[in-house]
Amino acid sequence: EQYESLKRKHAEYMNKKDPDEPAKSMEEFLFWKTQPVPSFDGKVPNAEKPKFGAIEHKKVSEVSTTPVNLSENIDGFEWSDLNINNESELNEIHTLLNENYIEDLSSTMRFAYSKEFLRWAMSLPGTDPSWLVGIRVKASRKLVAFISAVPIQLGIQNPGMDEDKVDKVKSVEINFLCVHKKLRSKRLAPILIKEITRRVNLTDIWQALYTAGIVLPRPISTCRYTHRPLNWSKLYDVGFVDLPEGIKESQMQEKYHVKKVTEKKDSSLVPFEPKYYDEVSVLFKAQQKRYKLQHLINSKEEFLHQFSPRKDVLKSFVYLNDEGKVTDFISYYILPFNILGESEVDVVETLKVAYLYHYCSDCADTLDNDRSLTARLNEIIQDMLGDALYNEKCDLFNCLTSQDNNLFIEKQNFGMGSGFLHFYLFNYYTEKMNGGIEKISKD
Ligand code: MYA
Repeated sequence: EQYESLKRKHAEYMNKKDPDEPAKSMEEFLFWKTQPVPSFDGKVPNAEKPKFGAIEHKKVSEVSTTPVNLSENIDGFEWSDLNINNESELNEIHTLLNENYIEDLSSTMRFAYSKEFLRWAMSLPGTDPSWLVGIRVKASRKLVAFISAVPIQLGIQNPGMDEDKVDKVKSVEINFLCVHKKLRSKRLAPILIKEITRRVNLTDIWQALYTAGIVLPRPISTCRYTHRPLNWSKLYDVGFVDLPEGIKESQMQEKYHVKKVTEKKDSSLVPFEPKYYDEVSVLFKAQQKRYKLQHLINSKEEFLHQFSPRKDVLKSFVYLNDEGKVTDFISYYILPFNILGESEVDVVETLKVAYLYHYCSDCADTLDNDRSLTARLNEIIQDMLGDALYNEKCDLFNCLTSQDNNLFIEKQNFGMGSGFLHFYLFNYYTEKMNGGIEKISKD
């Protein structure tokens, strides 16, 4: 019932029937209907019955070595490779994204990535220098569009597979697709996507993972954003949360009170360091086995890049028991958003937002262990709320309904947001996976 009412509420908000409902028919997706992705009825191009795995098979020798023609769509623009470790190019990407990247539906809030965050997200070991792709105005050299890829190895559990087996798929993750506001609706996005596909294919990689707030053909999973106010008064002042009728502000502040991180009797909470890698990576692999879409981390270098603490970007911790053994690992990243004023360029206020990232626990190795995993997750999430508020001065803590998050979302006072995040695979067919939204109704 609760799930149904949430779905209805969101549908009213979006003026649609269902969060999974596309805005148009498959035929109208003029670009996406030409790509190796399933249509909404689950059919794939050129096959009677879809088989799990790659949709189309090509060889590197068949991939064009010349960039996609830009001038067919717009004149006076050129391709440009960007280097995230070059300070001035990082500044250009930062400016483009901070002025043109993802906003909420009413254009009152926009993500405000820090430069350190962007550098972290786009310098994963193994990232090919050709995978940060920009479009510039030829005359002024102004950067007006961008797309990026980083390597990722996925483990996908297709129906019928043994529970401990996955299809290991060498892939990229596509992110930061952005077109300057003044150049929207000129079909630059499909050009950027075709060009990054070409560049990635040239390195013999044929699959990609990506997420979007909009429905495209076709999500493998849909998760919902949930929000846990930390600084309720500030969120109320900027209009992010409402005061329910008949309730006093002080009651809301009390409801969202966060406990300070306290010393524990039988364990200690310490920042993650490389010396814990061996133990954490074992727990991480076991935790991932609980999921149908797994993030397989193959090297220490990659793990340390993803999970070592970085000031103002990423916090990560381990819990050690009496004997100094790692029992849990948890991480969150910090991604502020700007509240925009009338003109869209003035920033009225910045909210500091923590997003739950990966975690793993030594009680996650079997599926029957939900009860103890529930208790453990509730404890460690509470500590993260405390750390985010008191040590990082965050205003809000966000998480998706993915992973095992439904084990703590309600208990820790996370409220359902209006946004959904859809997950997609490029050139890979598998069945739809539960993004955790359904689980809310059962709790
Ligand atoms: S998701 C974040 C996306 N960025 C934003 O939301 C920032 C603000 N918005 C913008 O900058 C623009 O509105 C964008 C569209 C750039 C989004 N993903 O150029 P157009 C399709 C995929 O005229 P514009 C992220 O970064 C749309 O359905 N496709 O439109 C992951 C239409 O196609 P069709 C999208 O508004 C990105 C066509 O583009 C998206 O000027 C993953 C219209 O093009 C979207 N978010 O620009 C990309 N939005 O005719 C896919 C619109 O079919 C990667 N469209 O309806 C695929 C894997 C590639 C690598 C493969 C390697 C093997």
